[in-house]
Amino acid sequence: EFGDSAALADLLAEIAAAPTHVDAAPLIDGVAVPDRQRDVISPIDGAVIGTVQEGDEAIVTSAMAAARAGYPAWSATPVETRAAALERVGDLIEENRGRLIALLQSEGGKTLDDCVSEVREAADFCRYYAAEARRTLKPCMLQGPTGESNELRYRGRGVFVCISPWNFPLAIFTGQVAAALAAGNAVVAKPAEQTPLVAFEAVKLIHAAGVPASALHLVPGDGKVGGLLTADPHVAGVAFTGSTEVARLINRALAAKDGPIAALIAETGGINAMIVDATALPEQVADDVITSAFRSAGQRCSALRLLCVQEEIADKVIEMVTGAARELTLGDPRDPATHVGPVIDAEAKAKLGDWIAAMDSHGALRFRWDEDRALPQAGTYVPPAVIALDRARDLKHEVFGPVLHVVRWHADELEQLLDDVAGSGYALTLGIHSRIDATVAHIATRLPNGNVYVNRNMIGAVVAAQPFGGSGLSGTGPKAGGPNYLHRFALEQVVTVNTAAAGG
Ligand code: TXE
Repeated sequence: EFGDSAALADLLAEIAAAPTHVDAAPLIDGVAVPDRQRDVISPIDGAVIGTVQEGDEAIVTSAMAAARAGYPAWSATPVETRAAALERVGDLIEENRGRLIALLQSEGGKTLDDCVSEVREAADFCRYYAAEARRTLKPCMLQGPTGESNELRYRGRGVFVCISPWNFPLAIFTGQVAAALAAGNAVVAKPAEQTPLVAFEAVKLIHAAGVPASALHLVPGDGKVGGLLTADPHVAGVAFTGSTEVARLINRALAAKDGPIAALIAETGGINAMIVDATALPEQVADDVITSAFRSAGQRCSALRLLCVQEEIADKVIEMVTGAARELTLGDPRDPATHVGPVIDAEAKAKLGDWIAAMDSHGALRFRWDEDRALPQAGTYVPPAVIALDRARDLKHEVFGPVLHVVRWHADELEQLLDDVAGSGYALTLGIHSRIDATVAHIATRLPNGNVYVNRNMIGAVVAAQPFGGSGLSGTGPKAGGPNYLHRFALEQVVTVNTAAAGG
């Protein structure tokens, strides 16, 4: 990420100068509302890094009312003005990168590389949706019979609820909010309970950039608060990123509520496989596997969970992967040399620990990063692990952490393997390593995964260049950061005028 050490030194100085404590609260019309307060704990070392006041039923009701009141003015604001405000948000995010990175590290436990790309992604989302709004949400005249004119116009849907996860607490939070605002909606945003502080800072920047406080409201809280928001009869749409289970709960809440039939845009998890045939280059595969499975401590929805390697090169690839995994540096993510930081909280650590222990008791554990090496005592660290499975279909749920599963396959088993991979019902990312073009084409056509990475790692959701998202149990589409995303946030209106009657 860094061309020279002076640039790195500058960035580290900005991070060091950032405040180390933040007190977050609901922001309704820009005003902090006192409510139940709790401490926010860092996954790095268990330190208290701030406080958050979480919402309840009364706060949810007033946030929704404030958003309804703010909607008409923001919706009537010309798309050019809305886009200009979002572009300023992009600038402010970059200007405040030290402060944001410090929080992404202390609150999210993220490494410096991950934080730098997350800040860039958040700014890119704002600028891209601003440009797309300008380009595609302008009114346009449609072809039609003579004697009438037909104009297609776009407007917001009303109040959009944005619910985001902790793993990209700045980029996903800001991306959802920016898209909803660009399309002319008023927004009530609920960040993940693990990461309210960075969301609080982001909302303040969005307001400072010129988005009226009446158009964007923040309600921190847990799933219960999310449930209250999605059951509100006035919700016109929900943008959700998180687990498949919660997407289903939201779908049910929206179906059961009164009021408008609400749109749901859901981006959820995956059991992401990489299929490696005997023609692949083992060195490159090992490199890409390490990045795809262990970067961000495996806490990316795109991360590799299931390496499927053809028998002929399996021993070599697995040996190289475990050798490289042994060399990873685990520890405090604020140290630029760290590869793998902590997982998000004690619950995640316990869940991953239980899974690894269960696999170990079945004799399936092939590699565990050596815990005796200087692992921080406090903090929620999970050493990387590699687990062998007999069949791809043996992995039935998303294991969200630095855990790689491996299956081996014979040449005559490829079709069965593809059936097993598709059979999970998830269809998010897919890796393919092969030097045979026909094999690559066959696999990519046979499986419906939303993002397919060929002969490279599976990290990458680049705004505009690699729009991101899956189908089936992995989400509804359209892809975030892509050209079809904004329209899901907008209503269409066609105005047909009898021009003959008007004398025109
Ligand atoms: O999810 P949760 P997490 C996925 C990733 C993994 C998950 C991790 O694959 O599955 O996200 O995030 C709120 N009604 N992706 O553990 O628990 C909750 O408070 C309404 C996919 O945070 O589902 C939080 O704000 N809301 C991805 C949010 O839902 C509720 C990119 C998510 O929480 C709720 C990143 C309820 N009943 C992560 N219960 C992609 N595909 O792009 C909880 N919440």
